[in-house]
Amino acid sequence: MAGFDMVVRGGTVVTNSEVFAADIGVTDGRITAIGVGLSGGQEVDATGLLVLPGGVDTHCHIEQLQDGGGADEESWTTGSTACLAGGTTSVVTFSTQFKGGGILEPLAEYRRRAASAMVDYSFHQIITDATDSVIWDEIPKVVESGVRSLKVFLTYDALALDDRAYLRVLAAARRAGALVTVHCENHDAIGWRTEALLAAGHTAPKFHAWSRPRMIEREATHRAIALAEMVDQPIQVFHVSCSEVAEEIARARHRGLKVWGETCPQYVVLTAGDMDRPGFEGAKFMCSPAPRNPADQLALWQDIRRGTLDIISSDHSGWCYDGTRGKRAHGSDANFRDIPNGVPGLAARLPIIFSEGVVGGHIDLPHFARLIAGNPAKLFGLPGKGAIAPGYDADLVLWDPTKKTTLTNAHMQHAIDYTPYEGLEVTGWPTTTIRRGTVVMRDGKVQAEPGTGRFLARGPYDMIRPTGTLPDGFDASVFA
Ligand code: DUC
Ligand code: ZN
Ligand code: ZN
Repeated sequence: MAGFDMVVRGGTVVTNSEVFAADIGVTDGRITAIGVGLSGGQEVDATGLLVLPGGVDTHCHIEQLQDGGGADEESWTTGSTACLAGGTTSVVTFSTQFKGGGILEPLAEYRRRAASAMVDYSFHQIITDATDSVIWDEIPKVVESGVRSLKVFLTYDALALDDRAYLRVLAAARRAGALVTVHCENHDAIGWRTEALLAAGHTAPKFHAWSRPRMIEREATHRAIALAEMVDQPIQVFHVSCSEVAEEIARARHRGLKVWGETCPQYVVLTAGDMDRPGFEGAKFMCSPAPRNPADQLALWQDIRRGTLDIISSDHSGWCYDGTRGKRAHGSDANFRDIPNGVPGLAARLPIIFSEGVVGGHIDLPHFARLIAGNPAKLFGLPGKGAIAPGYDADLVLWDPTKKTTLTNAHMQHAIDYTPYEGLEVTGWPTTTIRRGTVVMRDGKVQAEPGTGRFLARGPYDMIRPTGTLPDGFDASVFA
């Protein structure tokens, strides 16, 4: 056999379906052999370690442009460092539209900024303003350029689409052959409850959870699915926080719809109680949907086991605690409406899900691989990603399954000045990350060059093709 550039030797390989002892041969950045007794090139010793597929994080916010100017504090350099430190080698992040603007220009700016990435990447195109030119002219061009997923929000003042606009985006996605991802919360209900809470003097961070109880997430999920069913457009529901929302997805799948759901580490380890920590500390745990309670965490694992929730992403959305744009930008007595939403979690994702999921007895090793790599790569059509198999990119993580770590912000290697997981004990830790056949992290030290990440152009693929079932057989998306 021709010589390998690298052989990962002596590890226990975890694929999306199996666990077995083998060496992995790598040539030109790709896996070219899996077997025993391989040798040649750079030898990476994996004795006593698991060899996992590199993590694929299909929902994270990196260097996202802000409406008032500037960008997220998490830059491509710091964000990539955090990813590689935590065993993630590919991401799908966001290009956003500002109301009144188009999507081609911002996407070009996002592509330019991502030129310093050290992980492989793609984008979801956020649509906040469904104008005729965006719907009929720009979305087809964006999708054709390899950005094959759109993101819509059903809440947030600056981002929300009403039902009519959401339908227009679903129809545009159907015509272009893209997946639609949806943030499901009822905007008007949140607005009404927030007004009432503030009028009652309930302003502390914990009231963030009170402003958006579970039924408003369930209602929006139900509506998002029903409208997608009417258009016959596949969707993924982002960041499912609890089982009654997952039930909506399970019901849709039972009807044969192409509806998928993801959840995130914050929903299996944080609770609404964390937002009630003393002083202003609760702000560190504020994200939307809000974390729920311990019983919900257990129920989510059941939904994960059943496959209703088949992707675990980070929804990394980094706001520093201190600083001029962070959680405390409006002071330590700011009301919850003025505190930015989101928690950081690029590096914490794999260790938390391994520890809680595999060590905690909820899932087996191949299921872990599918949740953090295989399923996201498949659903988002990422070429060559998410599997340990000949022909796939040699994105690998060497994993010590018994190493115990108490998480601190220093482990996260992100730009954010805190982690909501401070003090959480995890078992299992990445010791080496390999991206396309290059060692890019060893023992916590990231050693990649900015600009070595690649844009992942996503072409058409079967999984997100409409089912062909339309009410009355009428395809409204041809006309509107
Ligand atoms: N919720 C989102 O929808 N996006 C980023 C952060 C958050 O909490
Ligand atoms: Zn969201
Ligand atoms: Zn998000």
